[in-house]
Amino acid sequence: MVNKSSHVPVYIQIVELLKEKIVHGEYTIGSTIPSERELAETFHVSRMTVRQSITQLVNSGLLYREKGRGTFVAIPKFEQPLNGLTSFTEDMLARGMEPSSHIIAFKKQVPTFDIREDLNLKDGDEVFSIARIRNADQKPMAIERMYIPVKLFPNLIEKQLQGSLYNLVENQYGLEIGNAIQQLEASIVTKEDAKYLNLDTSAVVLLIKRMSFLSNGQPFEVVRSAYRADRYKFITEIRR
Ligand code: 16G
Repeated sequence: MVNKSSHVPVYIQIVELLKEKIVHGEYTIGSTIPSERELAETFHVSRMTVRQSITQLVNSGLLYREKGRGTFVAIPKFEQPLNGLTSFTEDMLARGMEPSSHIIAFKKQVPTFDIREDLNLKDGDEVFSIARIRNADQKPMAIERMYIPVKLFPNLIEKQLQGSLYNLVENQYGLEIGNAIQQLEASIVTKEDAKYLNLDTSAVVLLIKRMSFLSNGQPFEVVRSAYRADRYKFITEIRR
């Protein structure tokens, strides 16, 4: 219960009590928590204090509010390590989830200057420009816009991208994937991506640009992805 003479602010004590109920499964994922009025009565505090605690839990991603419907317990975010060069398919399978892709664009084209530079291509070399929505258990997690050199993947057809690109690279084309460089930044979702990712137009996404290289140093993909910030948390281990 709340201790009003403690040096810990009351709203923080309520944050901790609510967290415990979430972690112990007393409040289950996807279900509503009691109303502000009910919580205020339970803890013998004002509704304003309860609101402050709830806002803190919403900001930390444990709860989310829906207009007119109440406050719900959020699905825990995916914790995605940033120190291994893995594919979306591998990441989902490692979590016991079913990966799938919805291809929204697949075309052969002459790349823009930037993509040509990134992929180390010659004038006139073409790329496959591919856009895929990546799902986990049928729910959209990210959208990827990818460029890969045609000369590395001749005869590639759209259907093959329904599965794993990395699997194709390694097992179909017999190439060895070496390393990648990634950039990560936050942004407000674009109108188009909000539709694909099932997000509010004000939602935040994590934009990742990955440039990946074969072990001989040749770049084989440039991918710009938008990941749902409400579903992803990226983790790195750092050492002194
Ligand atoms: C990941 C990569 C993407 C790569 C894809 C291959 C990031 C930000 N992006 O989504 O660059 O093309 O995996 O996945 O991690 P696949 O083998 O399942 O097609």
